[in-house]
Parts: sequence; structure tokens; C-alpha cells
Amino acid sequence: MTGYRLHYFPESGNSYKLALMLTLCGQAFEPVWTDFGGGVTRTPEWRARVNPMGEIPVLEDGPERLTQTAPILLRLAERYGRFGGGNDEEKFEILRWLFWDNHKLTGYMATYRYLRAFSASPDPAVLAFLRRRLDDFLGILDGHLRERRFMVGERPTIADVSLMAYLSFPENEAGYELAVSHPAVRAWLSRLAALPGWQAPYDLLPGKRLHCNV
Ligand SMILES: N[C@@H](CCC(=O)N[C@@H](CS)C(=O)NCC(=O)O)C(=O)O
Repeated sequence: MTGYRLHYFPESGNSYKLALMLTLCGQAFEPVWTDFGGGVTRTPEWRARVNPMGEIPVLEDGPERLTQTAPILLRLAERYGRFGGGNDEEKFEILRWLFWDNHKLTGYMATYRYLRAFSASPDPAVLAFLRRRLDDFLGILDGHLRERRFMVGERPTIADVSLMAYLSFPENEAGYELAVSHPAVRAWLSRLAALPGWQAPYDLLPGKRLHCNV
């Protein structure tokens, strides 16, 4: 299968999930830089033409235009026979963590990091609320990884790809020093970064960046 086009912006951890999965599966994609900071994804034109949900990333898969990283990761895992579950129990666990990631870790981390690093004057009370939630979620993740090498089973899966994405950006952006605060998470990130073909977010997602305030 060829013809992937990924609509992204460099700071988007959700975009990184798909860019990394394609890369780990040995698949090329055409990067389509999108002016998220300039508000393009809020325009009726973009929503009509690219994604009615108003979100990045969008993956063009030949003639199809796909959104929502979780089902896209599942499709890619199935297509390439990589990073999927080995049995029904593992498949269930992968889904469980994908839902948790979308709702909790990525949901809160994406908002927190964007406000903290890339917004002009974030409300300190909002930042404090999000940070408290993230402390809890990162603690849950760290506890899970203290006894395991990967999120599900003995091998890396799309659950790892999804959960690691926002934690793989430079640490100053979210302001967590994971080696100190969540050492099992930090060790897991290092194991994943050692996978053949792994690349860091800003290497996989090039182009004009948002101004970073931290
Ligand atoms: N659940 C979606 C989340 C996508 C998402 O929230 N993307 C962010 C950028 S990384 C976005 O476009 N946010 C726009 C908004 O929330 O208005 C996915 O997995 O693709």
C-alpha cells in the first residue's frame, strides 16, 4: 500500500503517533504541514475539505481520508502485521489502553502542554488543575510499567506507540523531568526509542514550528 499523506503540525503528538507507526512499519508518507497555530483547522473551508471534526491528524490512505489515531493505529497494525496483539486477551488490553490514552493521558497532556508552552498567557488555575490530573495519570502509568517492559504482553504494541507520543517531546515543553518524577516511564521511553527505525517527534514532523514560551 502506498499513497499515505499525513496532515499534521510538528507539535502534535497525535500526528507523531501515526508518523512513528508508519515509520516503524517501514512505510513512507507525504507530510502535509498545516497551519494549526494560524487557525486553519477552525475554518469552515478546512473542515469541509479535510476533516469535519476539526482535528489534526488526518491520514490520507489512498482515496480514503482517515481521522482518529486509535482506529488508524489498529488498521495499520492489522495491515502490516506489526504492533498488534498476539491473542484476544492482548487485543482487549490494547483497546483498553488506547481508550485510556485518548481520554486521559493524551487528552490532558495535549491540552496542558499546548497551554503551558505554546499559548501567550495561560490561566495558572487551569494549568494547576490539568497538572494535578496529569500527576495522577503519570503515576498510574509508572505503576503499570514498574513490573513490565511494555504496556501489553512481552512486545511493543500500538498501545505503547499511542501512550509514548506526548512524552517523547522535549521535556521542557510539559515541564516533567520523568527520570526523577516517573522513572519507570522514563526507562520504558528509552526502550521504545531503541526500536529499529524509531525517530524523535521533531525529526519525523518537520516544518515551521509554533513559538515556544518555555
Ligand atoms: N482523538 C483524536 C485527537 C486529535 C486532536 O485532539 N488533535 C488536536 C491536535 S494534536 C486538535 O486538532 N485539536 C483541536 C481542538 O481540540 O479543537 C485523535 O486521536 O486523533
